[in-house]
Amino acid sequence: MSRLVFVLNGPNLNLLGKRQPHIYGHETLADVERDCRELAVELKLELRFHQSNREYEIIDWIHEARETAGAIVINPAAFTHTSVAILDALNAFDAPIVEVHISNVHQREEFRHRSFVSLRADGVIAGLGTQGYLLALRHVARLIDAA
Ligand code: CA2
Repeated sequence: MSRLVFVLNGPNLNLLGKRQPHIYGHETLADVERDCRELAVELKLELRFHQSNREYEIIDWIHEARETAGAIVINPAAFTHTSVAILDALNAFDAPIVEVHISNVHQREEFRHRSFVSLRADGVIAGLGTQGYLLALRHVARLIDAA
C-alpha cells in the first residue's frame, strides 16, 4: 500500500493558534504541520498537508488521494457538520480514513454532534488537541505496515 498520507484541514483552521486558544490551544497550523512532518519521517510516511476554506478544493484533494494515497487524515472543520459532498468524495476513497477534531465536539453545541464524515471514517479522534493528528498518523502507519 502507498505510504503517502493526505492530511486535510477545513475552513478557518488557518486561524489556529491565533484566536480562541481556550478551545483550540496555542499551536498554529504551521506548528501542526511541522510536528506531523517530523513524525512522518519516523514512521516512514510521505505527507501532503493542505488547508482550505473552499469545499471544492478539499474534494479535489480527496480525488487526488484516490489515485495516490494509502490513507487520509482529515479535520473537515465546520464542513464536518454540513458537507454531503465531502462525504461522497470520501466514500469513493478505498483506503483508511481518520477524522480528527481538536476540540471535543460532543461537549459543544448540539450542531457539532453530527458528523457526515463519521459515516465513512474508520476512526474518529476528538478532544485530544493537536495531538490527535499525530495519533491518527501513528494509526494509519500501523495499518499501512500491516497491509
Ligand atoms: O475541533 C475541531 O477540530 C473542529 O473541527 C474545528 C472547527 C469546528 O467548526 C468543528 O466543529 C470542530 C473550527 C475550526 C476553526 O478553527 C479556528 C481556530 C482558531 C480561531 C478560529 C477558528
